[in-house]
Amino acid sequence: MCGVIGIVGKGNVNQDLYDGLTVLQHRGQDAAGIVTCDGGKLYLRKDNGLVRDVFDTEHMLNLHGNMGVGHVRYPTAGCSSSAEAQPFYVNSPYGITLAHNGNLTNADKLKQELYQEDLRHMNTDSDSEVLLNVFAHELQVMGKLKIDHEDVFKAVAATHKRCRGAYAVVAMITDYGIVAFRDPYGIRPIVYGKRVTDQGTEYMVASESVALDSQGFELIDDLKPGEAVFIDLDGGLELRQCAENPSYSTCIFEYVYLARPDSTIDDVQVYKARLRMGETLAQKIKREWADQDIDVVIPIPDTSRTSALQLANELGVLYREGFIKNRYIGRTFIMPGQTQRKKSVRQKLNAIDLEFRGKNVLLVDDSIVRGTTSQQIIQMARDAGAKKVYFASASPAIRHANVYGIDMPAKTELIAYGRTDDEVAEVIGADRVVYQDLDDLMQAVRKRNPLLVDFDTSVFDGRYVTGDVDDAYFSNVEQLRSDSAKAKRGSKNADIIDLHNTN
Ligand code: PIN
Repeated sequence: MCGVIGIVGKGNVNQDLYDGLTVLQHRGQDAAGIVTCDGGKLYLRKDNGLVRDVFDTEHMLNLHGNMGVGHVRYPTAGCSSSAEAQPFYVNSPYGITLAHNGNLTNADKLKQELYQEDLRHMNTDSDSEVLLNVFAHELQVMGKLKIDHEDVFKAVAATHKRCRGAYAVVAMITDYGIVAFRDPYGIRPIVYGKRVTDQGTEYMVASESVALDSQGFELIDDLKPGEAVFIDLDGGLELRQCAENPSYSTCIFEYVYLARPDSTIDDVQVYKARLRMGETLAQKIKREWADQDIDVVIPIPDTSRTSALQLANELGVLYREGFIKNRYIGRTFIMPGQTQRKKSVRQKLNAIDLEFRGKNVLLVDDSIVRGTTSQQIIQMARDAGAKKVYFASASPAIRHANVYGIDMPAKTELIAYGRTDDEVAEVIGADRVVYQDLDDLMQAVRKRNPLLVDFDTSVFDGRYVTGDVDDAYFSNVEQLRSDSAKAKRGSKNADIIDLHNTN
């Protein structure tokens, strides 16, 4: 999962891009980057790390210009070389920079095509570099020295035809404008908005509306599945549907956990959706567990707070904050002779014993992925004196791999893979586990926007909306994502030559 941003402004955009990226930091903490454009010149700074660590004053002073794009990255296939930090740049045609959130499921095939047919070299393993080169190629074949809006939309339409998977993209064409587009299923979100200043109207596109809010931009709309928006340097904005059969299949995990609660995606407030998730979960408990003996509902901070609160209200049970989170977790230093030790949950969370002692507690989390932290937290609740520990997940059991840009572990490392709910409860040490039903989850989101007929729910039901993921693809995913594979890769990635970073 990543965050993207693009601004066409009336003054320097460096500070707004930086601030916007900070607001999108939850979408990726692995690397950050900005490219700005001043006339015919591009200025780039990108590296591994948090936004606040990647940019210093000197870098910021070097990012000249009224237009720019930015990115925060969360590694999707496990690679974490700084050469794969975005935005990516390609000089021909016109000088294009691109930042992407998502994952292409046909990247290998495209890479081959790009090399053998389009005569383009790829220097990284990133599917974003592939996407950039597909888009660049589709513009290049028009063979024009000067392009117009129509050409840009045609190139987006051609890109949709070649690319499969999930992609929310911002691309900047040097000295011309910024185009943003969303895949035909709308799997990853992207919005655009405006800010009226004395100098004229400025535009921003971003992964989440919260980035617009924080910079004083007013949300205009989400890009619809398959849609593109082009904003030129003169402030002209044009929208175009560029896909043949677009339909909504927004990733439902955005609402569960990925997005900030103060964002609005496809006209649904994430916060409201989470409240409703709590409501539907409570209704399921009432329905299927009539003699429940829960004394107190306790959220596992932070994401689950919203749904836990509403769950408790609906059940008519006390809601208490029983865990306190350390907001200032330090780095792990590996001393000579030591091997990497995983940070224990106890360093991040501490229990307030009085909320647990002698009580039957229902812990609520947004999801159960590997189950390792759930297990430790349940033990903490028991150590704090809880009589019984029940565990509710605001989302259904996760039993399938993600191929659309979320950094989830390999399928076999998911706790619910090949296990029933009761077996999951046993492994994590809970007296009972309650999962949200998938239909309820979809209803919780759809209630505000009936146009959302479908969602990407693949991690829950193994249904991959793009219809192109086969066994061979999965075994590749398994290889890249499994813990053992990640450990084996270690720091080898650093060997890739970073040709793109000039700062
Ligand atoms: C964490 C949100 N959420 C907590 C992420 C843990 C799965 N985990 C997914 C639960 S926060 S585990 O609220 O944003 O801090 O199942 O893999 O152990």
